[in-house]
Amino acid sequence: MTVARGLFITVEGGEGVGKSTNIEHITRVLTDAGVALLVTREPGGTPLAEAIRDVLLKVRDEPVSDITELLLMFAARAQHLHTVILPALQQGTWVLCDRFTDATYAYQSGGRGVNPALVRQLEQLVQGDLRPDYTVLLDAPVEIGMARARGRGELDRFEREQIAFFERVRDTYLQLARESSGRYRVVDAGLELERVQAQIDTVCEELLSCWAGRREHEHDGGQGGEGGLS
Ligand code: Z5A
Repeated sequence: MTVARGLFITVEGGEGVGKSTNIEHITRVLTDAGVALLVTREPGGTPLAEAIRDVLLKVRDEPVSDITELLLMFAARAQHLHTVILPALQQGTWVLCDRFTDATYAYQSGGRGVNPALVRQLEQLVQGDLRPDYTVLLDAPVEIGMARARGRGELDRFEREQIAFFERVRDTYLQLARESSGRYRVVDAGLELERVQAQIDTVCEELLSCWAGRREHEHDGGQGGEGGLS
């Protein structure tokens, strides 16, 4: 019997919207339900990609060109994808990733102004046809996310950006969600945590029922190798 490819789930959103907090919650719900899950993040997820993350986040006097930043994001992604994400998905493990290429559209293209066609070219080069099956967008007004994040001390190179930058990031995410409404689930993350997690629970139920449907299909002799939510 062919093992169905694991689901590839990404969690996206602006600064301080609660990705780490809610990824812990999603992890608990899915693993309690028996899903084999790998939790990872971008930029990062392997020793080399984490080293690139440190380079990207470090505050430095030398200005970082937009193209340098873009290429470093995709260099980290290539390493992460080929050594961690793809092998896990191929074994049937689900992958839950804190940010992925939609963050590049939101930050490098929306935030910095890099031409999205360039992001698309690199996406195709690095990922081929692989795209997330499912993306949870935690959306909150920028002021709320910034206030939450800024309670944590020292700011990294991205966190030092102005509010207008984060507004562009948020607008780009919302536009991506409209364009890819089949894979996106938008969660109102500006609410108190319990109410955010109630919305996340609904998303997890949908994921688990998709999983149950795929397993049934496998037992009925289907190949189940495609991923996706159809
Ligand atoms: N980046 C990029 O530019 N291009 C790319 O392609 C990729 C990334 C992949 C690092 O990402 C930077 O990389 C990021 C974009 C860039 N920079 N920024 N900004 P990151 O994901 O590691 O960094 P981040 O966005 O700053 O995430 P974060 O700091 O870890 O925040 P978070 O995970 O979304 O939030 P949190 O830690 O779960 O919550 C923040 C605080 O709020 C914490 O004290 C919580 O207890 C609290 N919280 C959470 N939810 C609530 C609710 N509902 N109510 C009240 N308080 C809450």
